[in-house]
Amino acid sequence: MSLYEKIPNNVNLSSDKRLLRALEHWLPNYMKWWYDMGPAGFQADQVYLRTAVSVEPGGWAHFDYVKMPDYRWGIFLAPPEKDRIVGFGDSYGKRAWQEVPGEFRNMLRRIIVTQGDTEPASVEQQRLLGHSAPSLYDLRNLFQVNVEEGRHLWAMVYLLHSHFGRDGREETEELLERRSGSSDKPRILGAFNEPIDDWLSFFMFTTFTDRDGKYQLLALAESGFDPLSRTTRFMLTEEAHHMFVGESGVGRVVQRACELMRETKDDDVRRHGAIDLEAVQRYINLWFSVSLDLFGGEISSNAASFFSAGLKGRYKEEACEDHLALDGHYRVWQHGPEGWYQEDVPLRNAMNEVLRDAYIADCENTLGRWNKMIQRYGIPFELRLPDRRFHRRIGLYGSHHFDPQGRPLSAEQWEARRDEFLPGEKDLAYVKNLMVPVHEIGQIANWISKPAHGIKGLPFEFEYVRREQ
Ligand code: BYC
Ligand code: FE
Ligand code: FE
Repeated sequence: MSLYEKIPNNVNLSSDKRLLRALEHWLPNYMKWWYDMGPAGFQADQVYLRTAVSVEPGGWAHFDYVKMPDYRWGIFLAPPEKDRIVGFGDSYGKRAWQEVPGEFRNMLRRIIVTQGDTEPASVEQQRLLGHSAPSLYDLRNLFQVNVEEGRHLWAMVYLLHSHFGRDGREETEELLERRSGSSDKPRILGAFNEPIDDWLSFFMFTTFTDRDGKYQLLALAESGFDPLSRTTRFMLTEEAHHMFVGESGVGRVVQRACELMRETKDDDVRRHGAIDLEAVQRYINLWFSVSLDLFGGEISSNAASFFSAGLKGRYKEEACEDHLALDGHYRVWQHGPEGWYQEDVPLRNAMNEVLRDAYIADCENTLGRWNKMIQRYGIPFELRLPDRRFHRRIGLYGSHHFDPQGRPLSAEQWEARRDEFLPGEKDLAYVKNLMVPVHEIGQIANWISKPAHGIKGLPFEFEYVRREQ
């Protein structure tokens, strides 16, 4: 383990001079991007951060104060599995690849670039949030997520530099050139161009969009290309915290609303400066639907090719009975002149939908936990996931309109009722208005509850970010 090198790593970087030089050349470009597009302000502050220092399950993380630009963005691969095989697709049972198989080179590069692109995109989307953090604890969590998404970019850049030669190198430059929300050089996937201007959006993003990350990474962790599998397996250990930040963040918003409703005996919590559960529901509708789009179309020849090639598997592929998926079918909706009807498609072409199913089930559990809290306060309100057809832009449902229950709407009906379903101008303005910074130790904004615990056994009243003013 070379932790004290310029680029901490467990891939024996110092023995590969060519790769080391390539990455050392990329490092200043990355830093320039971090200063330009990473968190605005706070770069001179001491932040109590977790840094990955090894891949040992018990002790992989080190907690200490660090200035964000001094964060040790390292390259870590999960330990190799002995005699690993390709676990699915046409090469099922062959030895896993340590080098890129020539015939799959373009496909694999595309998967890695798509994954890599999301990481800096999310940092760009969140760059202004520090200025309105509800507490130092939340400020620290934001920066923790940001530096780790930066490290995830490093993880993909390592694969591009070490396995894709010159075009890989060009891709690593472009990863620093695209910009979230830009009209001429946008990020690749839809949700990563959506603005995240308030903390409720941030918590929704880390709940729903980072969870898409979890499922995409789980599918890539199955890859027959072993370096990709090992990189993504380690990324998943960091991902758990991102989803914790999201789920507990929304949970604390919900809790605050419930608390105030009980305390004031007034159902209109906006009068008391909290976020109403109806608005929380509209934010869920937005972020769940844009995250569903990230799984791609229901019927996808790309997904079939990724699976056949052994590059991108299913969630828990090992638990699947048949790793070839040649005979199976999957039932999807189709739309024809007669309206909607169901059709069986070959399973390999439905892999995006299979992964989306696992994701939706996971999201249901999260909503269940939020609803339990609402019940504990005895408030008759239930948060719900919208139907998977609702507000989609990609795939079969993308060219039609549906309400959150999945009932078809005409374009006029959709327009008329849009603000009933999704955060409208009024919601956004109200929530934005609540976003005032609370940067004093132990203090918290009025619209959100304190967390049940601090970080790493520390109290909430800890100075998670030491401001240098
Ligand atoms: N927006 O065959 P189709 C994360 C394109 S998140 C815009 O249906 P396919 C993270 C598609 O490229 C995880 N365009 O889908 C979370 C294709 O274009 P071409 C990210 C889209 O190819 C939070 C066309 O539509 N990882 O880590 O199966 C913070 C038809 O596509 C979208 C990955 O995504 C969209 N939403 O694509 C930080 C894993 N969806 O070929 C990080 C890598 C589809 O017609 N990516 N298109 O030009 C993949 O495995 C696949 O490319 C996709 C699905 C999952 C994106
Ligand atoms: Fe990530
Ligand atoms: Fe993440």
